[in-house]
Formats: sequence, C-alpha cells, structure tokens
Amino acid sequence: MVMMSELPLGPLPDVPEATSDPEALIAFEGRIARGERIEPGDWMPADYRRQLTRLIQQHANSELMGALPEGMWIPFAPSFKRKLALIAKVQDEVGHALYLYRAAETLGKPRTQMIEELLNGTSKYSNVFNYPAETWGDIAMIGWLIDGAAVVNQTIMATGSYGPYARALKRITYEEAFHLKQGYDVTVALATGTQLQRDMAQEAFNRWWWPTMMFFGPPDKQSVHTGILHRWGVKPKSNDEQRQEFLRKFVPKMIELGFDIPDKDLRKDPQTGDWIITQPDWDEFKRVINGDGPMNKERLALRRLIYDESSWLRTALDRHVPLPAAA
Ligand code: FAQ
Repeated sequence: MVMMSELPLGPLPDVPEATSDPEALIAFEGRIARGERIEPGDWMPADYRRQLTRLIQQHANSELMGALPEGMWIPFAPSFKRKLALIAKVQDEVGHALYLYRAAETLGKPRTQMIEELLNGTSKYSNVFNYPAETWGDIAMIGWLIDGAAVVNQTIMATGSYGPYARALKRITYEEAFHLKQGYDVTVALATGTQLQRDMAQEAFNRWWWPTMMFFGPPDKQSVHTGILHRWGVKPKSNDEQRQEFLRKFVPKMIELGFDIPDKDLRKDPQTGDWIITQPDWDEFKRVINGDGPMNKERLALRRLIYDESSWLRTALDRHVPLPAAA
C-alpha cells in the first residue's frame, strides 16, 4: 500500500516552458546521460513534457479501464477466496490509476482534463482492455499474461528518467507482482484441473495470445515515439526488446503448463535465444487503439456511467469545509 504523503501531492509546479534553449538542452541531456532523475520543478524540453504527459496519461487510463473486465467478474468468482483476491486486485488497479494521474499532473495537466479526454475518447488506453472476458478462463489470462506483461514493462519503465513516474512505478510493480502470483495461481488451478477447466483455460489462452503480443506496442521500425523516449531515458528498452523479455520469461511456463500456443510458427533462434513470432494483425491493433475494437464502446459507456453515478461524491468533496481546530 502506498503512503499517500509520498505521492506528488500539492500545487502544480511552476515550470519554465523553454522550447529552444540549446545550452539548457545540453545540460538536460547531460543529466540524463549521468542517470540523474528529472524532477517536476527542473528545466525540461517542451517535448519531454509533452511525451511524458501523453505516456503517463495513457498508462493511467489503462489502469482505470483495466479494472473493468475483471471487476465485472467479481460477482461470479468461483469461490470466496477467489472473490476476495479479485476485489483486492481490482481496487489496486484503480489505485494505480490514481498514482499515475498524480504523476502526470506534476507535468502541468490537470486530472479533470485527463479524465475528460478519457471519457470523450480522445486519449488512448491499452489495447488489451477492449477485448471481452467471456469466461473465468479470461480472468486467469488477464491475471497471468496481462499482469505478467505489465510487470515486464513497468519494471523497465521504473528505471526511467522522470522522478514522479519512476517512483510511482516502483510501488506499482510491487503490487503487480502480487497480481501476477494471483493470476498464475488461477491459471495453474485451471490448467491442472478437469478437462472442462483445461479447455476453458486453453480457449481463453487462444483469445489472449495475440492481444498480449500487441501489448508492447508496434514493432520498433513502426514505433513513432521510441526514438525520442529512449534518448531522454523515459523508455529504457524498445517495444521489441520488451516483448522479447516477456516471451523469454513466459513461453517456457506456457509449455510447462501444457498450453497449445496459437502461433504455430513460434520458434527459438538457436543463436540468440530470441523467440521468433508471427506478427499479430497490426491493422486490428490500430482499429482497437483508435476506438473500434470488440469492447471499446461498452467499456467507455460503463466508465462514463460510473463517472456520472459518482458525481455526488465529487460535489460533496468540493464543498467540504474543514472543521476549525479545537481550542
Ligand atoms: N495499447 O510509438 P509507440 C496494465 C500507441 S497497464 C494502446 O510505440 P510508445 C496494468 C501509442 O500510444 C497497461 N495504444 O508508442 C493492468 C502511440 O499512440 P499515440 C498500459 C498503444 O508510447 C493489468 C502509438 O500506438 N501500460 O496493463 C499500445 O513509445 C491487468 C505508437 O506506438 C502502459 O501504458 C497499446 N498496447 O510505446 C491493469 C505502460 N502500444 O500516443 C489491469 C507505459 C502503442 O501516438 C489488469 N507505456 N500504442 O496516439 C509504454 O510503455 C508505452 O507507451 C507503450 C507504447 C509500450 C505502450
């Protein structure tokens, strides 16, 4: 659990928005090269601020939207123990969104605006949360494959150059590592269970394999932002490097648990040890991240409903007047 006092609370920093200051840029890049952390009040290129705001905002949106597919399964969890674990996990994901929106706010963009952009569909969130969770097997796969992919990505991003994001990620990865254990435990129970359970797990695995391959973003040669994000130390490893790290960790476990991997041409390069994959359908990826996936409309409609139904709470908090201190 995160100590709220350690989060980047308080007024937004007053930061000079320098766009073309060659000397400041050289000094900034020198700091990045020395592995120093950039903090909210420090000088930073306008593009660094823009890129980080975009990336952290999308990440925060993903945590908030990511609570929905699993959240909908809470009433149907197959046992009390599973229900308790799922409730705790979903609550954690929403908490992660809070840490991340707060980290993004330190760059100057108000949280209300970020939420508005999520609700009106002008800000992206992870492709994976636009697919249906049809059975309990899908909950196993979200907890194992998606949390597994998130742990790989976030452990790498936690070594990045922007202090508030890196610190938020450090805390998030502790919790995600526990989510991964939960997802693996559910998966193992299904994969070693009855024929019906094994079939359910395999069918869900087939559904999640390709979205999971897309999770790390387009191949490096098509990635728009990796170059500048890498140069400024925000993204220490590229999309393909992150995907490879996931495959190296997870393919042996998939085989061990007896899953039939839907990529029939998946093979290991004997020289490098890299897994060579069939590329997923990147046209489908573009449709999904631009609002036209199987569940985009339902997910956003639910998020808007939740937002509207909780408006009374925001109003109450806005009107809250602290009691005077006791004499
Ligand atoms: N989904 O040039 P690149 C989680 C977009 S958290 C949607 O390669 P970049 C926890 C990209 O934004 C999951 N869009 O971009 C959990 C860009 O669009 P733009 C989220 C994607 O930024 C688990 C365009 O494509 N994690 O799962 C995706 O260098 C279980 C071009 O791409 C993060 O956000 C995608 N998968 O690299 C919760 C981690 N990939 O902005 C509940 C931080 C790419 O130009 C249950 N973010 N796009 O319109 C990152 O590491 C990076 O942003 C990448 C993309 C790797 C996602």
